[in-house]
Amino acid sequence: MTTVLREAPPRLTSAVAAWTGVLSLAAALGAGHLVAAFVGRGASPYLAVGNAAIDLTPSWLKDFAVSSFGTHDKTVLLAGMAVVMVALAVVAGLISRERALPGQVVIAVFGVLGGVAVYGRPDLGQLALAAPLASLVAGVLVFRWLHGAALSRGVSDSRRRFLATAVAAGVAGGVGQWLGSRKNADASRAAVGPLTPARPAPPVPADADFAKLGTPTFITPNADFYRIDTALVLPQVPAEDWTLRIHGMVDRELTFTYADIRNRPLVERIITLCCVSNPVGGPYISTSRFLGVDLAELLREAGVREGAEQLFSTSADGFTAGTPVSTLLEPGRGAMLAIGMNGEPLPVEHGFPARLVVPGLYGYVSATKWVTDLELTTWDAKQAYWLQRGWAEQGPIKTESRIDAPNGHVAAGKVSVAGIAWAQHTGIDRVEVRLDGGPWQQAVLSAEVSTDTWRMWWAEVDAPAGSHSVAVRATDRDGYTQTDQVADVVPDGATGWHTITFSAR
Ligand SMILES: Nc1nc2c(c(=O)[nH]1)N[C@H]1C(S)=C(S)[C@@H](COP(=O)(O)O)O[C@H]1N2
Ligand SMILES: [Mo]
Repeated sequence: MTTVLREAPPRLTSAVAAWTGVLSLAAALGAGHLVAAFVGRGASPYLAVGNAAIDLTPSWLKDFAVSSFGTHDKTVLLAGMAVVMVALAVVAGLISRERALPGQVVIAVFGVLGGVAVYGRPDLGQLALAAPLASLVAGVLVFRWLHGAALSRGVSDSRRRFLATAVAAGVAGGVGQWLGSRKNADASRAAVGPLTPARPAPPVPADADFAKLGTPTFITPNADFYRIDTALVLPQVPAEDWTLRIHGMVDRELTFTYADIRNRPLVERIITLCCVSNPVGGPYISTSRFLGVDLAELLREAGVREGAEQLFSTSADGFTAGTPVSTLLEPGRGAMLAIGMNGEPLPVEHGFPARLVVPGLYGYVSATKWVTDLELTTWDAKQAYWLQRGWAEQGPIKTESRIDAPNGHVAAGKVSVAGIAWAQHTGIDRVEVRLDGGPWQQAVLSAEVSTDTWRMWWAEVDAPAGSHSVAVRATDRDGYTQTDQVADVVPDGATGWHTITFSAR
């Protein structure tokens, strides 16, 4: 009888196996990020997967993300992805304590997913696939290399490789970040120089806001203007490279360069923009002086054909919006192709070099940033980004109001209540507040700048010591008074009375 004595195969300790996975992931991401600096920043697998996640996110989850994290939703997404990736990398390591293959397969699957995400980006060409490919190759090879050293070489040799990988991944990622950020549109924006309106907006009167009582300032500084978009990496479109094509159901196709637009007589309009995702009492509303050209004029130059129902606008990053042509061509609607905001070229995050703004319509159906293409078409022919995700085809802004003050504790007695109300393109007729469900009491309105902007209001209520609630409702110039029926933001904007509580002592 012979006994075969089998030696246990060599195995990595759990810690070493986990580190093998994590460092290979770092190498993969670093390599992809570096290559992406040359072939398109959004091709960095980490960001491309994030962008794909944004586009694939079901509406309810997106609403939850926006309502829980607001404008930080993207930071939360990236952080969440990092946690998931590290966890999977640890697993890839742990299942490879004897052989490198299982971990290599996990990393390769990662790489392929990154490739699929990049392939799906409307703003990236085939060359961009080089970034996820670099990640895949780097990840698989580094995994094998670290695994081999840890299994059969000495501890110090193996440590040296782990350290070298960490440093190389960090350097590649850092250099990629640096190279990529040099390719931004800041220089182009800085070179635009002054944009002068042929028709400036009238100055804003001093009594257009009650900022001293806690309302926002009438004009929102650019840095405070709310920002909502699907872009994980801001589109960087130099003005020199930008063109806008108008085509589809038109008599003649037109293409404009930035110079074509800026050399036209520019008009300035003060408009309050609002997001359909703004919950009752929410922050996604701001006002700016937009500078640009009249959109209806451009469309008339192209000659809108009979039967065109929808202006389908596309941005440099593939976002799309559909706007009713009838609204755009309405006399006095004032829709704009904007290139300036509060006396500056559009900030990059608000659409540099050019965007659309349509008074009275929510941003998702009208306010395409980084806009490059306008197609006249029908509703049946094309569905815009949010329409595909269950939001309404038509997005007129609903008449609403918000309480900004008081905020917290106040002294008992006469308490000043103040806030904003809006009914873009219709105008606010009156605002009423009521304390603790009592009688409605009319608020004082600020000077009206135009019907396309918000209106501030202020009222005084008698509040004895104790805790109280205040509700607000606005009535617009069409005679519509805000309903108390609470509606969610999906599919076409929230309704309900904003109510706050405060305590007086
Ligand atoms: N390219 C692009 N444009 C876009 C969006 C977007 O996701 N991508 N979001 C729209 C939405 S939903 C709104 S409310 C406005 C917000 O514009 P702001 O970020 O300048 O406030 O932009 C619109 N234009
Ligand atoms: Mo929006």
